[in-house]
Amino acid sequence: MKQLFYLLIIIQFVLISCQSIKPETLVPEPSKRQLAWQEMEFYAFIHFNMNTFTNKEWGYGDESPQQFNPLAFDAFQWARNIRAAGMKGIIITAKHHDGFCLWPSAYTSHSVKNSPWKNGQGDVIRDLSEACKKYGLKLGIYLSPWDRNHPDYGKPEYLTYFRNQLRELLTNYGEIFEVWFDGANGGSGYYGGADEERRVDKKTYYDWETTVALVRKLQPNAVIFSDAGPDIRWIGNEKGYAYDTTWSTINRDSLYPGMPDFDRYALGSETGTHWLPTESDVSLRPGWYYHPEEDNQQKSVAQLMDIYYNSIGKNSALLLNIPVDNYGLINDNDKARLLEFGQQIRNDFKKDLALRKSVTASSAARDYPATLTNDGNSDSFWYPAVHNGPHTLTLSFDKPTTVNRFLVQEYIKRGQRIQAFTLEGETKEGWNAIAAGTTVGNKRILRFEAMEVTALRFTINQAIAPPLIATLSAYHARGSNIK
Ligand code: FUL
Repeated sequence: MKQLFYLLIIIQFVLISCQSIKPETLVPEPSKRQLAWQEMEFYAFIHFNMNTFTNKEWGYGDESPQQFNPLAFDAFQWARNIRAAGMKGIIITAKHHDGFCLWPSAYTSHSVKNSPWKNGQGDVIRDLSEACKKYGLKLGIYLSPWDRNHPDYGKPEYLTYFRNQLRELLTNYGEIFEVWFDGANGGSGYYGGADEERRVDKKTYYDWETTVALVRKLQPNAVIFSDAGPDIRWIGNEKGYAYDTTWSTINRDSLYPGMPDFDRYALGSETGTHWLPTESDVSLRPGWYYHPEEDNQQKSVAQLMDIYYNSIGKNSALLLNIPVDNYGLINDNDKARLLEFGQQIRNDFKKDLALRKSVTASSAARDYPATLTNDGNSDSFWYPAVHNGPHTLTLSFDKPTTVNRFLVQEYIKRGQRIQAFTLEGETKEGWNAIAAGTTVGNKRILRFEAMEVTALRFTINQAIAPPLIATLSAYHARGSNIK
């Protein structure tokens, strides 16, 4: 009788622990292409095109290809410096709103082939794809849906032209990691000499479904960006700042690129039906394009670090624009600032003080112990045995340790789950509150005044499903201790 009793207890124990072994799918999860993109985090935008030579932000479409002539053009110089700053890729404005093409498109005369640059034999996209290859960077394409040069813009024929161009760009230049569709479109323009106002219905005109299918066919691994995705969405401002609450999930079907009230959706939604993470874009200078009068107006390292913590540190990616100059080079002042910024990022995260330190959890499912959060592998994770929170993870240091950064990552392969958290530090006086917040997602980095702690306690107070933590780390950043 007694043996049977023990046997039943053992069976019950096995059943309970088996139940918690598989973190079940409860929330939207990223696709393979989105996951590959999530790992990039930090990459460059390059605005370089006709506006670089006319000193404008938006060209009208009546410019002459003769105006495009970057005398010292060197895509290798761009890639070398971008790589040195720690970025993982470059998205280039292959065609901006004015319609000029940086590659010799077969479908228009409004391109580099009719410019004096390299006697019309040049191809910016080809050179850049080679430079990216050499420096281990991925290449992305910005192709403006609005075209103020093309006579057919606003008519169905224009879509054939637009897709022909996409086909060229997505076929002839190797692997493309991101295709960037701008939401700004429709208005006055040259339009092949018509010189008029052309408004389009942003919801229906572009027939995005067909264009998305074409991108999928030609570059199945590329993510597609627009205000509304389908793979990545705009953060909703051009300051490079995500929000304290940033969900990678959203109800995608209620969005379309260029929608006027996009702001209302900027935070995403915990009940979102689709995985649609955010990208934060911002320029190193005030303008997106190069203007000589802005040669000394780069953002400071402190401002850039603030952007870093407010984008990458708040569950977003950082797309930092560098306006290449009219010689075809990254200007010296921009180059210097980029390299300083890259160095400061490396300094802030030089040493993970939490790596392989003792860590315990309020509960842990079999095979998912707390030690998987600070093993240096963000592909393994902790998962609680008891599904209802609050959950705590406590990192203990062998000796009092000064920290001012705390980094946490959810295991986003299984979605984003955390809704509310707190961080506390144990000092000589006992436990002290450090921070409280809402979302975590791919990465949340907390900045606080340097403090000497013997332990850090991360509490998940609320989650839409049992949380999965891939990484916990702590740093002592010097020289950029802005909160
Ligand atoms: C905006 C465009 O209108 C700007 O010129 C710039 O390209 C920026 C990144 O996106 O919508």
